[in-house]
Amino acid sequence: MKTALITGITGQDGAYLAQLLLSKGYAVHGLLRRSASADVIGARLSFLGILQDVQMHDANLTDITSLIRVIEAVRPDEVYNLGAQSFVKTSWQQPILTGTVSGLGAVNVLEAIRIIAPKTRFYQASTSEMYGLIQEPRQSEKTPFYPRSPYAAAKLYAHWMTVNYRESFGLHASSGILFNHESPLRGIEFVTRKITDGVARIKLGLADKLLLGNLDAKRDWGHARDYVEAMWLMLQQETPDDYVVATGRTTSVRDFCELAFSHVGLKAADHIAMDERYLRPAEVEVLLGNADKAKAKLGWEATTTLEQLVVEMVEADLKRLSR
Ligand code: NDP
Ligand code: GDR
Repeated sequence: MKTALITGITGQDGAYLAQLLLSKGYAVHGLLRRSASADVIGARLSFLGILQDVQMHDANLTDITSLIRVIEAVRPDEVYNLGAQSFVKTSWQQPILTGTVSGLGAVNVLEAIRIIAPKTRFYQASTSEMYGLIQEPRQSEKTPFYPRSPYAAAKLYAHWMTVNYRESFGLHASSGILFNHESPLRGIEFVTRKITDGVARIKLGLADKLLLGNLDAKRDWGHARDYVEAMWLMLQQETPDDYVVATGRTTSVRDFCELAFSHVGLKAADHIAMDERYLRPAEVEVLLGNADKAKAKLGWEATTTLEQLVVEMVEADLKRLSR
């Protein structure tokens, strides 16, 4: 039986990855950072019905001693580093925390592995945000990076440190450069979930308006359930490497709204409005991924369409709010 350790197991991707690994027979362990509101921590794992099937360890990415303790205790075959301060807008308010958790945190994990268990395979959650001000219309592993936020700069540091530990110490360390991926478990502050939650509230008569920022921003949106499969595939390869994971289709926030409102028979234009509070100091206007390498080498392709994703998210929010 293989053993996996997931940092960020309580987040969106951590929950779906834990579910996938359990289905493959893994013993699944995760980091749990202590919170005064302990009752809400396992909400996503509970949603998937797997909270009791994973083993949690008290640790924090910013405290390498806690990581050393956990890796010594668990002796994982695979470590997936998904933990991060992952909300781009917050990274301007908390740039140092974001750098510490999302940048240095990855190096803490790499160091703990290098010192204790250098045969452990490592996955780093890199991001399309590293392309920022895009240098090519379709971004692949060869496209130069141009980060546009403290979050993206922190992630780029972690990305290059992963490459560096692979090349310097021979660690089996891979990065997935994942484009935006969503699901009913997406945090409510991210735009897709904010929209599907807003649509459900308006449909149920609980709200009338949905205030958003830049409606013209375009993203390559996929389903988190599909994307965690790509993470696992990367660690099953003999040679570690970096891969773009994306759908190859880009859609504006405005068009995402159209899809979500039309699913419940409403018109987006009647309900959405722009609010400057949701604009960012620097914007990533458009992202579009080229995942040809993942298809050729991992045999991975996105399977959920945007239309299916939107329907699943709106339906889940209607169900949640109707309870
Ligand atoms: P979430 O924000 O849903 O989850 C983040 C996780 O990190 C949570 O489990 C959170 O724990 C944990 N965490 C935060 N700070 C710390 C810390 N100091 N120590 C330990 N754990 C911590 O993110 P997603 O699931 O959406 O994303 C997973 C990863 O992939 C992130 O690294 C993200 O930056 C990256 N990514 C995400 C993409 C996406 O579209 N979703 C695209 C590309 C990359 P807690 O529950 O306690 O808050
Ligand atoms: P992003 O996701 O920044 O791409 O990062 P988010 O959903 O926050 O924003 C996407 C785009 O929508 C625009 N937007 C709004 N965004 C939010 N959150 N709220 C609004 O009201 C709103 N209105 C318009 C944004 O300006 C932006 O252009 C996500 C995170 O999961 C990162 O951790 C991950 O690395 C990247 O995806 C890939």
